[in-house]
Amino acid sequence: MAIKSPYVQSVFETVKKRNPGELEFLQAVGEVLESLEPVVEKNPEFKDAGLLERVVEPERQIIFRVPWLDDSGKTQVNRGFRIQYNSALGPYKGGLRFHPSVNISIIKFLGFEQIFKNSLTGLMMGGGKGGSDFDPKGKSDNEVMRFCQAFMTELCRHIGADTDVPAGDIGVGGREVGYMFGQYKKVRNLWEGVLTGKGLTFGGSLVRTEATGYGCVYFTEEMLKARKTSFEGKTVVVSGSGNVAIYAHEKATQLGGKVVAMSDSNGYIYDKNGINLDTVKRLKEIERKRIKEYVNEHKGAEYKDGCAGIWTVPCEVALPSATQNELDGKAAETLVKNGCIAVAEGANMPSTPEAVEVFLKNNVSFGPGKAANAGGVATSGIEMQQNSQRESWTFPVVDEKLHTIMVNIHDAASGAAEEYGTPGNLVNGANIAGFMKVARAMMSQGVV
Ligand code: NDP
Ligand code: 2IT
Repeated sequence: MAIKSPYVQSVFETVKKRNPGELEFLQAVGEVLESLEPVVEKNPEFKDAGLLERVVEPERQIIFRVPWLDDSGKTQVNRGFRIQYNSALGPYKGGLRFHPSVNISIIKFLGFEQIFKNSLTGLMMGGGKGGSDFDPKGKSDNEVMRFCQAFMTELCRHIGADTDVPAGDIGVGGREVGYMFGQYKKVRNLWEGVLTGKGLTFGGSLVRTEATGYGCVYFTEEMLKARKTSFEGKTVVVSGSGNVAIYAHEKATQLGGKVVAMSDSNGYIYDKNGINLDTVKRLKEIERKRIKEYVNEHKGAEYKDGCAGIWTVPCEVALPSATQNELDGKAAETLVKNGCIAVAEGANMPSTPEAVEVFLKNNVSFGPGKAANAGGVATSGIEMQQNSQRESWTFPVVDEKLHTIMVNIHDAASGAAEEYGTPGNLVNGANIAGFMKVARAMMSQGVV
């Protein structure tokens, strides 16, 4: 990474000093600051207003104890987080992640990215993120419910439909959102659109389940169009097998692609005939089993231990949709060597900085997460609109809005990349386009 401007470098040095050892957070901030150098040069008033200094510092950080009783009656204690990062554009908005790896660095990197992602959607949403180091794997339904209730008992005093609206992320899907909504309603005595990704019987939006994966593929379709090609006949690799991965597979297949590999944190499956999505949906969404089980039902398919090996599978389109830093420089080189022409991040920051450099240098169309996976939060914004109006819109209506938003994000990112002298670099483009709207709002709102 190379930040050249002494002023931008000094902002980054302060962030490093204030947040020692928070590697993921520093990685995310470093990348954005690097992209913003030409913006600060063009707009000296941002420097005078201390805008960068303010945008890198969360407005509020909440860390709390989450005590709960497991099925044997033993007390368990987890740590809960909510980072309310930036409210210039609207109520804080962003998911909750339940995974044993969760710590302050991960939640802050996600919250920081969320500011610019939400801005790119064009909807009125600030940026935030939260979660816990609770591991839902292997827990009974009742344990998950008791944990969600304990988590929300504290969180509910900090959020609200016009304050902060959480949603899902890794380890948090419809089941968890339902339990948390129930507890919020009970404690606060308020029936309001305080979470998104809700069930369809209590204010959820059609398409929200599919939105991140579908949106990522709509974004990729735009990148392919810019290269005068399409998904038709392309071999696709999608890492992960959770919410984002499953619906990225579904849409890529609908558009004529063939998804040959998927993974979980233990390993990956390869099926040269194209992975059967019904089997994956049943295994992961209903039975909550490991991806390995797939090969018991599909004889031509292979399973290999170790999730990083998925990037050795030759493909033209890669959609990393599992977790941060899952695709490193070496994996990127392998993808390029095998003929990959487009990579779009369904996950948040799945490519390391070295991997991104390899893609950009080798003319691979690269869609960074804050642009390519913005369809999830965009549809959350559409869920909030429906909740405010006490309405529910049909699947095609919401899907069309999502599609339009993804096309607009692609155009905004590619326009900004061009305007600021790095045509085709959607990393710079997304960071700049996302930042400009937040910056203008912050300039108008004074020093707050
Ligand atoms: P899920 O919990 O539904 O699925 C996560 C998937 O990633 C699982 O297959 C999981 O495997 C795998 N995974 C998790 N941690 C690791 C790891 N350390 N190494 C390898 N694989 C891992 O989460 P989502 O699909 O919702 O989220 C996936 C990514 O997409 C995340 O980066 C998330 O932040 C991002 N995202 C999600 C959005 C949403 O709306 N849900 C919106 C935008 C981005 P295993 O079962 O073994 O843990
Ligand atoms: O990373 C993300 O954008 C999400 N997990 C979705 C956030 C949301 O509020 O829908």
